Amino acid sequence: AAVDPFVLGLPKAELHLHIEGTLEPELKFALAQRNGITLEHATAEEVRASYAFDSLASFLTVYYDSMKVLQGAEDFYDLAMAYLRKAASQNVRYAEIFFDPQAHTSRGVPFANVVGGLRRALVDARRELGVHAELIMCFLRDFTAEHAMSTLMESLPYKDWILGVGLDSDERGNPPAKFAAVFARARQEGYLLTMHCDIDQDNTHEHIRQAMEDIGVDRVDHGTNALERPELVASLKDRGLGLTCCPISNDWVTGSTKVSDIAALLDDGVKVTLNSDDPAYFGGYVAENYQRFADESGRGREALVQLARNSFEVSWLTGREREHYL
Ligand code: ES4
Ligand code: ZN
Repeated sequence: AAVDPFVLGLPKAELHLHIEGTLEPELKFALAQRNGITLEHATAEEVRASYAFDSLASFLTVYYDSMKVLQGAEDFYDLAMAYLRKAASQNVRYAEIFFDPQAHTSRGVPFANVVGGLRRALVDARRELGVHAELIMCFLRDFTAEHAMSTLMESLPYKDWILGVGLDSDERGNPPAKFAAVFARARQEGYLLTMHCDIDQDNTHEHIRQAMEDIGVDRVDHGTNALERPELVASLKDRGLGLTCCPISNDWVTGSTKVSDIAALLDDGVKVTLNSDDPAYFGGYVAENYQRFADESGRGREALVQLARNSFEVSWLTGREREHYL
């Protein structure tokens, strides 16, 4: 479906974007060639045709397998520059970008390659494209809390390049509480905190509650299921916490974009935002997610402007740059 020029032109912040989830098949082939890797598919079209996810777990298997082409700092640089060019073309002015260091260090790729390559792209993009972006380091929740803690320690020399920490990957049996000590230490080190509470996962309401009340997160990623518990909606509003919603991702993972739930949260005064999550896999960048919201909710420009305003308001921008957008 075509994106309305109004949607494209709206100044936006993107707050829920996994940089590894922006690996388009064409770049995957280019990086495979650079690194001497043979892929199981012959063409980009074949790769796209193989994408058929019906759960978080089925998506994550493909997502992690694809990362084998990411090795040198240059690969991470090219990955991030490609995303930032696309973001600039959709008038994304500011992005907070997730990365998954453990998905790379566990394959023998040095932490320095990952953060060094990404950081250099962010610096160049700000100068060349006028897009400001920052990094959020995510821990893989299906790894141990000890592994997360040692990754946190490994990140400390790069603290000036990392705005906050998040929690992603397979949520089943991996509640926020498992990482209480890691997140407490991260806060002490000056990091801001967010966590995925993915759509329709087991114990999702308890996970949202733990993230807010026990961990004290500064934002919740997804978290749309809060709508089903009035006390969670009240708590989100009391704390002024934003939700980073991802309609097209939701559709792949659960069979519904949850647009009506997102609209209901918006009407209720919760600071919801729209984002793309893993656009190369789910087939839509942030503008396509706004368009999908508009098409399915029937809401007009006023709602889209509110969503875009929310994206700057619940961003971790500070000072004059923040004031500029509000
Ligand atoms: C993710 Cl959709 C989603 N959920 C959890 N972890 C993730 N990592 C990348 N995309
Ligand atoms: Zn995500």
